[in-house]
Amino acid sequence: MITQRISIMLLALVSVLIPSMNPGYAADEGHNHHSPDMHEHHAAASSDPEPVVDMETLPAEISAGTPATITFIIRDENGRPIRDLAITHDRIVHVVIISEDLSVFGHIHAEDLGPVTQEMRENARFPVRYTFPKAGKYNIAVDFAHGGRGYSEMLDINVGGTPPMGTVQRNLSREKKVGSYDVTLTVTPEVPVAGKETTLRYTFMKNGSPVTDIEPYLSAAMHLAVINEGMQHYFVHAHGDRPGAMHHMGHEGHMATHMGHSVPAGTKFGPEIEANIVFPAKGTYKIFSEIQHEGKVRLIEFMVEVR
Ligand SMILES: [Cu+2]
Repeated sequence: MITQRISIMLLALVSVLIPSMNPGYAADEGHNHHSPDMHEHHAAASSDPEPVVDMETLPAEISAGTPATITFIIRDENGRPIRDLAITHDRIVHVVIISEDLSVFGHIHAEDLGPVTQEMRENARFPVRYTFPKAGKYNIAVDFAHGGRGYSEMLDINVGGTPPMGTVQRNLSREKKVGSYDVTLTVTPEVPVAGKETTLRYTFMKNGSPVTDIEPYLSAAMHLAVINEGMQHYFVHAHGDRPGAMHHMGHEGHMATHMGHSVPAGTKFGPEIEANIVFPAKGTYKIFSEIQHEGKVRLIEFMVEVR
């Protein structure tokens, strides 16, 4: 969309995030377990009914530092399990966990525990395991695709015990050291404007040399999760690509492309990776990005002010 240079494959949220597509988006401040705020927006953009995601946790009360199993159950509007979820980016369901203080990030999948079984598919019940490191509130985004569309449903969870979360630590630096990597973020425009497209360009250096052999991670050059301070309901799961690799299309094409777009194993990226984001409202955002290099997933964190 809009520029030639960038590839971004938003999951379901893209139509929500473009005001011109969905002028009412800003009015919705709600956020709860069973009717994630994004639902109504989709309903407005499409006549398809929305899936409903519920979760069960074990133990029922989760404590910091204690491993927990969270099972997500994905049902249609009549309460029936949705049996024919599509695999997107190599996984049946993507779960992204972010703490309210924006210090904790998790990106996990049912496949982390073993192959997805027939039973999981039939009941549309997908367990993941996670150890929440701090007590407090976490946002959980559950991304999946069904019937040719992608969905991103939000839930939240409260974790007890100790230590408690702190407050959000602001760091607007555009250069970060991540292990032996130096990562620079170039944001265009420099101060992003809500509702308008923003280009994020990451440049990766290691020991002073450009990194040119970044590997696909879950069939993308980069996975990004974007959330605002306050963690209301702004959340995007996006993908980066090499500059110039943009697949040009309108909004309707996004999900189709997302579903079909998997970079071949063996593709190499770097030192620059770009993504386009449309920030939905003004505020401070944290952008969690993941790449894979030398067989390991690296997490890069930046914060951006949006006006
Ligand atoms: Cu994932």
